Formats: sequence, structure tokens, C-alpha cells
Amino acid sequence: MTDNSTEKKKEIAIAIAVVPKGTNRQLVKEHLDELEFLADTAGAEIIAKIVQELQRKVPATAIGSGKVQEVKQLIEESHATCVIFDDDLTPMQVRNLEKELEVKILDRSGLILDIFASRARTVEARTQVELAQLKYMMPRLTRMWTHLSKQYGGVGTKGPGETQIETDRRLIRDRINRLEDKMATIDIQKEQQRKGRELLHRFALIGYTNSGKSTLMNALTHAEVYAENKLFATLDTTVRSLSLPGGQQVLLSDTVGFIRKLPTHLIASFKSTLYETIEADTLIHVVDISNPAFREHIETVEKTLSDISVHSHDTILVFNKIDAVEDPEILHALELEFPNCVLISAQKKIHLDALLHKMKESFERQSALYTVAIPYSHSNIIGQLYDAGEVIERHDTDEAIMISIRTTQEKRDWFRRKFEQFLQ
Ligand SMILES: Nc1nc2c(ncn2[C@@H]2O[C@H](COP(=O)(O)OP(=O)(O)OP(=O)(O)O)[C@@H](O)[C@H]2O)c(=O)[nH]1
Ligand SMILES: [Mg+2]
Repeated sequence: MTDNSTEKKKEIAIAIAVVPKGTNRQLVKEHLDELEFLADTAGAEIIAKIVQELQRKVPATAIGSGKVQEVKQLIEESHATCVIFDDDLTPMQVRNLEKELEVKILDRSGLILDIFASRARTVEARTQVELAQLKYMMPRLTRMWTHLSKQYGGVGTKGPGETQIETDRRLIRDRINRLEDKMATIDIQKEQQRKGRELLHRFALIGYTNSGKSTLMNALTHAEVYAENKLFATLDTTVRSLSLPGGQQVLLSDTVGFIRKLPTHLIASFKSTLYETIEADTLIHVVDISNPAFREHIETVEKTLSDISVHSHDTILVFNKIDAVEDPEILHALELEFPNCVLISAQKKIHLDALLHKMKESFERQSALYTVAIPYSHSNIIGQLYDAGEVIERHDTDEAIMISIRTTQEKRDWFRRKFEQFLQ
């Protein structure tokens, strides 16, 4: 797999955080460190991190005029080509700052979109990223920006009396419509692929970006999913089957990670990729405890889940990368604070058996035991029963084949419809 971001020439960038007066310094440092990691992933090197504490917001330029001059001087000294803000800027702020500083101005959302665009590999991911980019661009169109008609083909571009901006807006809207149609087709194809799998209990790996979801997926299923010490290594969903202790077949999915202030357009566009998460029976929330900001990461993941309407799933909290934590006291304290957590190392394959055991418990918690009597004349449906859940016992009598099966609540309706006449 090639990595586009490292092929690009390295940009030199200055990072800026604008925070209310009195904000916790450690927190600001963690946010700027994360911004640096994002910049690094996008191929830019941060040469200075600037914090501006403000009593009141500055609508025109985000930072005060004194700070603008300070940054301008720093740009001259360092030959920086870009300034990256940790918070989102308004289109007007970008325009004003670009005019003042004469370098590229990026905000956090723009940077994340850029990373997604350079890392998207499949048609689905590319379509979703482009959709998000266009929706992000729409309100940011300026008079200076007139290349669109060339980019998207100029058929019927200029209607009577239309300004260039209106034309560009219309072109973007047309493109958005086309991409949305394409996503609808992809969704239908995915639906087809899912057919036949819907009976299995589904576990979904979720968590902050770089927490180790793909490494864990590989350790549990030998899936060979791409894992790397970069943000957003994964932009697609991979599903693999897995046997729990006791032999129950279940599905495990690995998907895109979350981050603080994930642009809303991106979340909306990635609904299709996140389908496996939304529809999962059990979530496995992977947390990197070697990162000092892990508590904030947990909160961000929980908030993002609620944003995409994932509520009240059975969740297993997994603290990963215990091999990278030197003080065993920290691990002990975590176990006391989160009594239901599992402490693992996906990379070193430590305590994976404990995680599998928790997964089995979750499956059992959500399942119920049924007994079905299948007449010999219908023995051809027995295969489907084995797919529908865990067959606990099979007993052949003179009249029928008696099968005790454990299946999940979600499958119960399907199960009722299919086997009602045989249920005891
Ligand atoms: N020390 C240590 N490193 C780990 C462990 N698990 C994963 N990593 C490393 O953490 C980095 C990120 O791992 P991934 O599996 O790509 O993380 P992810 O959650 O899938 O990340 P995204 O797909 O980018 O959201 C890689 O460099 C892994 O080698 C672990 O148990 N211990
Ligand atoms: Mg991944």
C-alpha cells in the first residue's frame, strides 16, 4: 500500500490554538500535540505552536491584531507556508488571515478532510470524502475561486445573469447530487453482501483514531487490515467472522476512528461506512491508555456515537497498549475505576483470551434459549438453525429432531417468523 501523504513535499506550518482565558494549559498542550500529529499525517511539519488566550472572540481574524503581526514575523523568519488553527474558522476569518499573512490558512476540519482525501482508497471512501469536502466548501466559495467550471466540466455552466459564484454553487450542488446517487447504489450493493450474514451476532470495534482497533482486529481474526502509527489509517469497514470460546460464530467489524471535533459533514457522509457500528449488537470500545488524553478520547467517542444515534448498545471497554505503560499501579487504578474493563495489548497479544471471554458473556447476555422440534420432513432447514445462533443440544426422537438453540434478542423476531410452527 502506498502512502500519498508522505509523497507530498513537506510543508512548514505554524499551529495556533485560540482558547478562553484561564483554560487548562495541559489540555491546550494535548490539543496542540494532536494537531501536530494530524499535520504530520497530512505531510506538514509544525515548527511553532502558538497559544492565544482571549477574553472575547475576534470575529474578523480569530486572533488579536498584535498576534497577527507576531505570526507574520514568524512566517518571515521560518519560511512557513501554512498556518493551521486548532479550531474551526469562519470563511471570513480565513479570507482576512490569508490577506494579512499571505500563506495558506487551514482549520482543523480542513486538515482532517485533507487527510481523509489523501487516505481514501475504495470507491465508497472516496465518494464519501468528496461529498464531505464539497459540503465544507459550499459556504467558503469566494469571488477569487473560479476554477470549478474547469474542474467539473463546463456543460451549461453559465446561465443568463449568473455570477461566477452562483455558477460554482450550482456545479457543486449538481456534483453533490451525483455523488449521493452513487452512494445510494453502493448502499444497495452492500446490502446484498450483508444478506446471509444478518443472523450472526455482530461485534463492532470502535474508538479514537490510532487506539489500536485494526491491530486488535488482526490479532483476533488474522484479517490483515492496514494498521499504522498515523491518524486515520482506516477509512473503510472490514468485517470478519470469529469463533468465541464455545464455538459460537460471530462477526467482528473494524472501521474508521473518531477524533475530537470531527467535522459534522464527515460524520454525515460516513453513515454508510458506520453502518456496521450502528447495527452492531455489541460495541468493543478500544482506548489507548498510553495516551495521556485517553479520558477525553473516551468522552469524544461517546459523544460521536450519540451524534450518529448509536444508543444503549452493550459495550465492552477495552484499554489497549498496556505494554506501553510502565507503572503497574496505573493499570491497577484503572481496574478499580472501571471494574468492567479489559486490559490488553493488541500488539503483544496480551489478555486477548479475557476479551474473548467478555465477548462471550455479552453474546449470552443478549440471547435466549429456544427449543425447536423439526419434523424429519423439514430437516433441510436445520442448516439455517445452526446459522441463527448457538445450537446447545440436538436430540433425535421418533417424531422430530429436537434442537435447543441460543439466539439473540435482535434475531428473535426473524426466528419467530421462520420457525413459529416448530417452536415448543
Ligand atoms: N505499544 C503498543 N502499540 C500498539 C498496540 N496496538 C496498536 N498499537 C500501535 O498503535 C498504532 C495504531 O494502531 P492501529 O491498529 O492502526 O489503530 P486504529 O485504531 O486502527 O487507528 P485508525 O485506523 O487510524 O483509526 C500502530 O502503530 C500500532 O502498531 C499495543 O497493544 N501496544
Ligand atoms: Mg484502523
